[in-house]
Amino acid sequence: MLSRRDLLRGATTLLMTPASIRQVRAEPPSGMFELRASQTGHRVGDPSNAPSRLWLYNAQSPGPEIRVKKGQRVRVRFVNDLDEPSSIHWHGIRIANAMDGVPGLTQEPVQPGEHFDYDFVAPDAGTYWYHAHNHSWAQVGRGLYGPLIVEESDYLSGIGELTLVLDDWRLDSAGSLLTDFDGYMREKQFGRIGDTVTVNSLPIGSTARLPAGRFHRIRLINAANARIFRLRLRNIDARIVALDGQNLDRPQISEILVLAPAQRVDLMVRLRSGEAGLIEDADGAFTTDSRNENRATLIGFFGEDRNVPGISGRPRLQANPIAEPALQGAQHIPLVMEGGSLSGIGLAMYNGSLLDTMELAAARQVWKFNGIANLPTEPLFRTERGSSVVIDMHNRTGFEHAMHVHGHHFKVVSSDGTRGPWRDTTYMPAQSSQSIAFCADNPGKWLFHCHMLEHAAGGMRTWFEIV
Ligand SMILES: [Cu+2]
Repeated sequence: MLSRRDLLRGATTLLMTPASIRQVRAEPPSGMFELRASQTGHRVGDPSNAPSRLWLYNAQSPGPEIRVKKGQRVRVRFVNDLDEPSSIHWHGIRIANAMDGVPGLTQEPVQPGEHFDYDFVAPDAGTYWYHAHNHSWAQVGRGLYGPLIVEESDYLSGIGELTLVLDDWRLDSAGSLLTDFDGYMREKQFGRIGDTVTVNSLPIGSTARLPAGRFHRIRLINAANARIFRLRLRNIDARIVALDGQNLDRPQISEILVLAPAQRVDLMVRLRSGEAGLIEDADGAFTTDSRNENRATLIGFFGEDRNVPGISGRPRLQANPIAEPALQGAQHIPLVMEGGSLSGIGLAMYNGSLLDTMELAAARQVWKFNGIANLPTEPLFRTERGSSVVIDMHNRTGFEHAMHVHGHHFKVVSSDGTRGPWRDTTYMPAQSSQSIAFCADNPGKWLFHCHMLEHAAGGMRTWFEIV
């Protein structure tokens, strides 16, 4: 067993409690919660770092945690105090289309000085997040995101809660954010990987003291533009209880957690008194980053004797009611993903014209879906409400991707009909194929894209329509 000294040795210890990110309850139905985006001076990671010019909601990094009950109405006034248009996407919520926050598809972008009122019902309990959806690679990259937690209606008050938002940042030698988001073509291919990993904007290696003997639901959210977090649990009695917001029918035990961009993993954790455990970097990716100073611990946990009431039995979480897709007779949609520096994009349609590699490069397009770079005028498919759809994705690139469907959760299905858990974002290894199935039961125009935000900007976006 790790001793507390082992756990804390070599790390800048910063006590992290559930209060380290402010939890704000949006009070429906009468209350309108305000999210105001503005440029804000904020120190990222180590407190000795020079202030960064972040773009934040309500001057907080991450943005305020919005908590509502399942089935409640959420009303948020988004005020744009930035110098450029923006919008908010409510990631993973099976939302009414007009509230999905995608400029050019579901709403007009909100201009500087203007506001937009989001008003929707959160149908499913779980861990979600909100983020900017215009110029996303820069706006999310500069900090425009926050957690959205939908509590079970019969929520057990005896469970502790800790939301951990993971991100990475590229800092200069003084520790201030480099804002060259539009600078490099290279990033459209590789994605912007930061050199400094943070948890709730604090340095990695921090420790959370949790009351011993009490179950805690730890909600991990990957808010990074392009980094895939591969994490290992050490010395923690933890079960995976939810993925991408959806509670699992059966909790899973796994030492390794993989969070592609935008994915969430919920753990149920209980520590004994004096017990120390941690979540560490599983593949050495943090330690290759100069600014992380060989710290491999994402976050440590320490079980502390505190007289906090808990529940005795292992909590059981109810699954949300999502319509199962029917695989027999489902409409199959092929999606061929190509591009990137290893194989090249070749010729592609872009904004209605067939362009060659050089012309595409000038337009900063390096990826294509079915021969089309970025949003086509016609949808990938159009289908009737209630039909079952299988998208057969073929990643013919030398890169990993994280494919996200708006407005729906889906299951990865294998050729023998085996179905994975509900997800809204799926990790795809390089040169791999994967089929996802869902019931198209939410009418409207929905984006379908890679959530490596530079990949999306560089061509990996399409859309579909449910009529
Ligand atoms: Cu991608």
